[in-house]
Amino acid sequence: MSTDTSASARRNTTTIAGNAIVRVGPVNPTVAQALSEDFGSLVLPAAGSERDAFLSEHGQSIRVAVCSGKIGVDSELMKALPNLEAIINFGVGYDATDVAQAAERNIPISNTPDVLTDCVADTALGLYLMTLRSFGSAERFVRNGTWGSGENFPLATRASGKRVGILGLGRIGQAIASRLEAFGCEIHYHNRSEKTDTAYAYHRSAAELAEATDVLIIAAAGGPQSAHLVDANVLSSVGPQGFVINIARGSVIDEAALVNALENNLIAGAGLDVFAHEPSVPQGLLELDNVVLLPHLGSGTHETRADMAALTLENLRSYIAEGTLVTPVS
Ligand code: 8YV
Repeated sequence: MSTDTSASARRNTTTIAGNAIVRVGPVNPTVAQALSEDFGSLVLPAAGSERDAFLSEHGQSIRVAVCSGKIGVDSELMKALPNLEAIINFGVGYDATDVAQAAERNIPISNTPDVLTDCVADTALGLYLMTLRSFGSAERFVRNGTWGSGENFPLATRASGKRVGILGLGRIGQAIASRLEAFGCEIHYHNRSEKTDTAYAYHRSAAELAEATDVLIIAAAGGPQSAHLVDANVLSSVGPQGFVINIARGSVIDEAALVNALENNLIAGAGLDVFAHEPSVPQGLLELDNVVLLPHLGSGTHETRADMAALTLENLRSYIAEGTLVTPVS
């Protein structure tokens, strides 16, 4: 007799009822409404005694968790859900989830790739232009009356024709690169492995990439494998004339080293849509004018969020109906 005890071998084939689905943290309103009205799913209370009571009542029967990329299913929560079978993540990034534990327990995760690629790449381009051309501080200059008082705005840096290094040439990195080609930029990249299907110049490390380019754009996935990939050493390779743009995850940069580099003009400037401890932004960054700060809005358009919500719900329906996810992470 077979003694296969893996999660897939044990997978429960009975229908998944609403009380076997849990929403973890706030999610997109369309997803939240469908979860409650169409599926009758449970909602995990915020950490504390209410959550503890909820988990002792429902922890054993929960089979599917639906979360956002911001909150995820962390190590402790996953341990409290011993019969969890699938994690449905709204967002392309799923680094807030304990991926190692999910892999160990053979729990598949789905995310929402492709549908947000254009909007996130557009955000990178917006930050790129704002940062090099100082459009953020230029706008403040008009609004606060300085221009009206007769002063001229200082000259900025040309954005066209630069050598740009993309850290992480995945779907979003490639969409950023093709947009920058239209600006006459020369594209370089660093990835865990060299790509065979691109003519862009490959560099073996983030520091080498930074050394060879004028602007470093971070598009690498978050998680333990990329934590602080851009550290003080890489920032010193970016150099006093160089810029850093981050639309990926705050964890990819050593934020304290970045603040220090900006405060001391070790780099020329930065454009950031993501931070290490969102929504908190280091006071040092708020006080600087050579940095553009956005509130993690990369995918934040009506159209893209609607597509992300539809894909999230498609994954949930597919798992309930067939036990498979439409867009599982690799
Ligand atoms: C999402 C993001 O909106 O998809 C991602 O990884 O960073 C954002 O664009 C956010 O994660 C939703 O939770």
